Amino acid sequence: MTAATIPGLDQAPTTHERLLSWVREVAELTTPDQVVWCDGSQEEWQRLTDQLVEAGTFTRLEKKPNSFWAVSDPSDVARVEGSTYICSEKPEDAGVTNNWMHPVDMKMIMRELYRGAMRGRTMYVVPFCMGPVDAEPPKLGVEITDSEYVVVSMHIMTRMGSKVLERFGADAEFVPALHSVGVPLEPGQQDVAWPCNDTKYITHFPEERMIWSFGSGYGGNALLGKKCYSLRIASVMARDEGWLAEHMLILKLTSPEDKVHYVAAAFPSSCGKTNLAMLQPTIPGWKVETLGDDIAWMRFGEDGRLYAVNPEAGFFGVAPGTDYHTNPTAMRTIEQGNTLFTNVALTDDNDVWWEGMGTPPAHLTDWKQRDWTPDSEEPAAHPNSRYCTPMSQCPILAPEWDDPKGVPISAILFGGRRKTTVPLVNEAFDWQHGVFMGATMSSETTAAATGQVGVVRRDPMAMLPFIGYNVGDYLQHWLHIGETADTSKLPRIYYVNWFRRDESGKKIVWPGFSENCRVLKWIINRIEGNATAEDTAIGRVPSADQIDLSGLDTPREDVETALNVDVEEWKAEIPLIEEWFAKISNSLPMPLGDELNALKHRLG
Ligand code: SAT
Ligand code: MN
Repeated sequence: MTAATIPGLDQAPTTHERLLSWVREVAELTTPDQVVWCDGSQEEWQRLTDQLVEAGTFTRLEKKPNSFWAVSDPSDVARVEGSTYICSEKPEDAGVTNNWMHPVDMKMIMRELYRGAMRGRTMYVVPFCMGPVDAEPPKLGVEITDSEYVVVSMHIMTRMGSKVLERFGADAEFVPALHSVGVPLEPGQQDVAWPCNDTKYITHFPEERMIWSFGSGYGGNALLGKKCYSLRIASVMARDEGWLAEHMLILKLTSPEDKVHYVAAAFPSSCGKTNLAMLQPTIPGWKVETLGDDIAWMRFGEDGRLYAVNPEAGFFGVAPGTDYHTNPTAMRTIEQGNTLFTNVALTDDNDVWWEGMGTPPAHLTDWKQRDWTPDSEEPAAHPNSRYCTPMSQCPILAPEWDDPKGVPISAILFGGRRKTTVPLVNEAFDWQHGVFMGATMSSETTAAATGQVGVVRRDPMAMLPFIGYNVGDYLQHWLHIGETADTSKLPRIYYVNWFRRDESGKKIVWPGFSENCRVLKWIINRIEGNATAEDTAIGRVPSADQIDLSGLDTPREDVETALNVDVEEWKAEIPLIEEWFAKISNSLPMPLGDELNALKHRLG
């Protein structure tokens, strides 16, 4: 079939030349049965979800309106960092923390993979916008995909469809993002419920601001507006244009005196960003509202402060561990319906269940579609199983969440998952020291990426898998932001760790979850000049009596353990930081080496 005869190709609701020629070029290469231009309508959602039910990909849930259960191929459950590439012209522009291949070589490989890859399928053209549609300029993208699952997920996670296409006009810039599950169908061949290919590539062409993804249907690999655009490509845009694209939640905190502060916080995947973003304070008079749970774009406003916008429109949250105790807000968001669940367990009455929801029912269908009982050895839900739900349903959504101006950030938190060494909270001496904290932060790995879980790795600003260029240049960019700004207006930087354990290594000493509001309160009081801290070798750390512990039943010794700065533990950390810096030595900015020397000196 020639491109001219592919049904739908010529029904483009746009005159945008570059978009039209790109869509035609992809259709010629991938040879789908038809092309559909997505409008983002309710009718489109209805049609595609019906089709997914029909295909066996979705099971309609009985207890939550307009909601669906899906299970993936057992091999396609997480981001594939080993197959994720930054294809800059020069390898040094990707740096040692990224896989690199020359764009020409990568395109040669991928063109062969894409050739005929959409045969027997529909090619969807999804115009989307990351961040508010009325931003000037809007951050536009178009995802071409052959996956209905991806289209309906994009309905939730992004602003998309006709209202976005209007903003393309005749020549607006956009990021082309091509996705195929990589499973062409022969005539008459029955599709599987979750098509995917053993060969996977998640590739980025930063100079061209372009994304090509092949072989996976999983969120972070396939919903290309998310990590691929809003972090890897946007971090390159941000470097060039003087802003920051970060792996951060955004929350609004109102004190009993009605003072408002906005906080952005970076944690690696599956370390509690969503829980913190939706926290329900346990101390009277404090209020938290949510603006985002995963990504923050931060730019300087006219007043010299850093303003954050969340580019997304939905939450793609880790299900296990989420329940009415740990995150009632997330539960109240998803119970309203309009939610996709992937790789959780299904109850006999067609509701969802996952570990952490309390006593399991006597029988479930697990994420591998096997019968499951409480005696089963494996968890019923995959540890990286997800809910995908509209932000607009969040009962504590801050009204300004869609404001193109963004919200002024008072504090930036960096956090990891560490059993030892890192205290509950630690304030940076200044911006440069804060960048050092971010640059050296570390975390035990989680199920959000394939590979071993629980291994300590350095994860600068929780961006290790998401920096679209050389990590050293990225850290330099952070330092540069501090050099160009009015320092009195910059957010203060804090390093937090909710996961520290006692000496036995068994018990997590800080209760975490909602009780983290006590740490936020101390941070806000610091910013307001109403709390003290002690200067330690690693930063400014409160003693237990500087944290509001009223009504908390955690033993005081545990809080002290959580806050303890153990010089010997930190001395043992130094070689690990040195090893990390040695790895990036060619591009490590000098001031960070100076910070390391200063830390060594302070430790004695
Ligand atoms: O799949 S995602 O990359 O979107 C989730 C995550 O790992 O943070
Ligand atoms: Mn994330």
